[in-house]
Amino acid sequence: MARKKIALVGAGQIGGTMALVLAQKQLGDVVLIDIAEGMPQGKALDIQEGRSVIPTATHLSGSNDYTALAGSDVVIVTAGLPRKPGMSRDDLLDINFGIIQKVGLAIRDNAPDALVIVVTNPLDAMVYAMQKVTGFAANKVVGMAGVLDSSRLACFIADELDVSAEDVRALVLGGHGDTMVSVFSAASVAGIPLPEMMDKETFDRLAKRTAQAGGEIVALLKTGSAFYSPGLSAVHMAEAYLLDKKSVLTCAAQLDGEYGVTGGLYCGVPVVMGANGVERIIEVGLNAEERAAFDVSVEAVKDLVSWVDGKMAG
Ligand code: TXD
Repeated sequence: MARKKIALVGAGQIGGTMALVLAQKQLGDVVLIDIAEGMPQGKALDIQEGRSVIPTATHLSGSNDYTALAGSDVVIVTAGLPRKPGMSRDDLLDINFGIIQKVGLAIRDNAPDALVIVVTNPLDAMVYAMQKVTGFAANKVVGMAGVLDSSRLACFIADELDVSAEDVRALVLGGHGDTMVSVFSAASVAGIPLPEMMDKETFDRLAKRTAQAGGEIVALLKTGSAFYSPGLSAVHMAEAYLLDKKSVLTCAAQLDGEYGVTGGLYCGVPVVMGANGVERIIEVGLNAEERAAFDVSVEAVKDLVSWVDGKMAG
């Protein structure tokens, strides 16, 4: 049986990180695709030359041509500009939408059977646009944000309680932006409900840091945004699909009535990720405060999506 093929459209900071992690995990052969001449080829060759050390049988290649997408089982899209200090994720909307349109048509024409994982910001709008442009079934187009945001919150909780991050589970729903919703009642430490170990005031402080975590790193790096944990998060999603793990992951998925949201909007919710992509959406119970915050977050996504609809209608 041939190895799977994973295409990374965008071979920048996150793309390069994913290529290395994918080679270490041996989930399939990797092709890096970018418009920067030579860059995807150089990053692929660099990791190729480390194969005997990793060790791995994964084959990596790089291309500046979208036809290299052919036959991909998974396509992870990071093509687009990252934020600079002072920029919001929404400030990237116009330029990254244009990129997603180009990339989406290339995926439609070259990799019709792939699961598409979108990473490019503003995430919820870009994954919505990707599904529209490709015309792929909604279960095969998903956005990466909630895995990262939930991991960030889990790690902040672990540090606060001085416990291993491996034992902390957290849930962050809604749009990938300032309005994201950290769910206190859904967090746990080795199965122990977090409210038994932490007061709400402390949790709210960590939730606020989670919502601002991306900006915190942008301010520190000054020349780009987070890339290691985003790259790891996207690979985590691809692994669940490729190995049919039925993992429960928070992803930007298309809602069609779930959580009371209709109209094909994409938003961060818990899903079951397996060989059919987004196989199920899980509706988690929210208290009045959490529900109200989720509704605010959905409205923020709706504003971005209506911009996309306008551009596509235009
Ligand atoms: O949780 C999340 N979803 C976010 C997403 C977490 C962190 C970063 N987030 C966003 O991912 C970020 O705001 C950007 O929109 C993307 C990619 O971030 P990255 O840090 O990897 O940006 P880079 O290093 O600039 O890489 C982007 C690459 C770069 O090499 C460009 O040449 C390439 O995208 N690019 C293209 N590739 C292919 N096709 C086209 N049209 C194209 N345009 C640019």
